Formats: sequence, C-alpha cells, structure tokens
Amino acid sequence: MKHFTSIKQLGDLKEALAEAAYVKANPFADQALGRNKTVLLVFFNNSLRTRLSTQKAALNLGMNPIVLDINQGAWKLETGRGVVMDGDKSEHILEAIPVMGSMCDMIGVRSFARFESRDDDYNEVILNQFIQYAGKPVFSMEAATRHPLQTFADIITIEEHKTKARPKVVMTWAPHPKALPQAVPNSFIEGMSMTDYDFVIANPEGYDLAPEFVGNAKVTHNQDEALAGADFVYAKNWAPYREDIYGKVVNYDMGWTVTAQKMALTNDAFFLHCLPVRRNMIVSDEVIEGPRSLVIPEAANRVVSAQTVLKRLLQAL
Ligand code: AN0
Ligand code: CP
Repeated sequence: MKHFTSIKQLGDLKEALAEAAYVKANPFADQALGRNKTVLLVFFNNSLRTRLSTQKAALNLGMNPIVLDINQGAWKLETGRGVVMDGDKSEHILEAIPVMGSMCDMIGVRSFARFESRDDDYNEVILNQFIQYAGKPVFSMEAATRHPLQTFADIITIEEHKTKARPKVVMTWAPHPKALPQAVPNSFIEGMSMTDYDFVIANPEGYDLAPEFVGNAKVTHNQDEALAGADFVYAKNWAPYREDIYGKVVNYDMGWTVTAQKMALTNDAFFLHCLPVRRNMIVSDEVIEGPRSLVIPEAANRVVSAQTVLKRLLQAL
C-alpha cells in the first residue's frame, strides 16, 4: 500500500480485520519495523482522537511521530496557484509540502472540506497536492471527502460486537448547529459496501449524500422506519451535498436526535458515533451513557486501525 486515502485500499476486508485483531492482541510485536522511521502528522483542523491514536499507533510500531499544527505556530499557507501573495499568508503549500516530505518517511494529513467550492472539496485538492509533491507515502487523517481510519475502527467495533452474521446497521443523520463535512458518512458508506451487512441510510430531505458514495445503498427519509429492527445505530451529522445548499445548515430538526425513545424502535441496538459528539443534539445523555453505547471502545479502536494501516505503509517502504 503506497498511500491510504480510502477504506477500499485495504483490499480484502476479512484479511484487514484479521491483521487488526493481531495488532490489537500484540501491540508491540512490530517495534523493529518502525525503528528510525519518522511519521509526520499534519493537522489543518482540530483533533483529539486522531491526534492521540495515530501517535500511539506510531509509538507502538517503534516509529518517531512529529505533529505539526498548521494553524498554531506554522506559517499561514496559500493554497491557490497564481495568487499574488500580498495578504496574510507567508508561505505557499507548494514549497511547504516538499519541505515536510524531506523530513519524514510518511505523512498523515487532516484537511476538512472547506465548503467554499464543492468541486475543490470533492477533487481533494489539498490531499492530492500532498500525494503529488511530498515524495513520501501519504495517509488521510480525514480529508475533504473521506475519513478511512475512522471507518476502519467503526467496522472493527461492529465486528467485535455483532451477534449475527449479517447485522442491520443504520447510519442516521442527526441535528447539529454547525455545518459538518460529509467525510465520515461518505467513508462509512464505502466501508459498508465492503461488508454484507444489511445497511440503511436515514436522512432528511435535502441531505442525500453524493451519489458516487451512496451507490446502491438503501436510503430513506423516514428515520423511525430505518431504526426498526436495527442492530447498530451509527449517528452522524453532515451538511447538505446538494449544489444549491452545499455546506449550509438548512435543517435543525430535533426530531432526529437519537433518544431512548428512538432506540426503543431497534433490536436493542448498539450506539456508535465517531466523536466528538454534541449531547442532546445528536444523541441524548441517556443513550450515550447507556449500556449499549460503544463510543469509547470505538474511539479506542482508532489506535488499532491506525496501527494496522501504518504497519502496511511501513511494509511497503
Ligand atoms: C468533524 C466532522 O464531522 O467531520 C470531525 C469528526 C471526526 N467534526 C467536527 O468538526 C465537530
Ligand atoms: N473521530 C475523530 O476523528 O476525532 P478527532 O476529530 O478528535 O480526531
């Protein structure tokens, strides 16, 4: 694996899950693999889990992690070509990227959708510039359209808790005060397409995700109908994809909050969310604190997903 930007690059999912289980049971087995290898983690946006879990994964593999927060202490970067740089940006990303590449063996990048241009976001302009100019393997720590390390951890968590071969997994939209990217839901759909789960997406009108991601997945605008008989409820907010309302909050419907009443419609489902989560917007206190909530083990599995991916990237160096 040269770069890792989509869950699909894992190839055979069963094999990847077996590798992940090995990594989880033997976290320090590959200390020699990462010796004297440096991983640079570049953050254009905030993070708690990705920041910690990727560093922990690197340390477990014997690697040296370096974290760079672009908005805290680095120069402000211009990203457009041909711009006369007479504003507040001191450096161009086209110099910054190869410099970063020269100081590490692989680079992780977090760069969210900016919601300025749907085409720029869906063309992954920032991530692709890293791939083009870093000269080193690049992995996504959530880019504009995907968050594959999250999805891998989500699937590991479902596999650890499922009690039937083909569980019903419902990904439901839930309200949030700010416009959030589509990366997590897009990636989750990609991941679900690699499984044989009974997968359903529930979202309000106007919130249908990009057709290139939705593919043949079942979509309903009726949350209650989707939740009926669910074994796993995966909640997430996202801003609209539709061109005329792209990245705008047009629905604040608290009727979509995942409450105990909603969970009562399910088959005693487990609750999943990638975190960070806004309580009593996305999910009630009762549900997230309840016995079926998996949010903490799900977050802990971020170390496992990151370590499995870093291990593959090291093996391919
Ligand atoms: C981000 C998002 O929804 O994509 C990161 C989630 C992992 N969430 C926020 O910005 C709150
Ligand atoms: N789930 C996730 O990626 O969390 P952070 O944004 O805190 O890294």
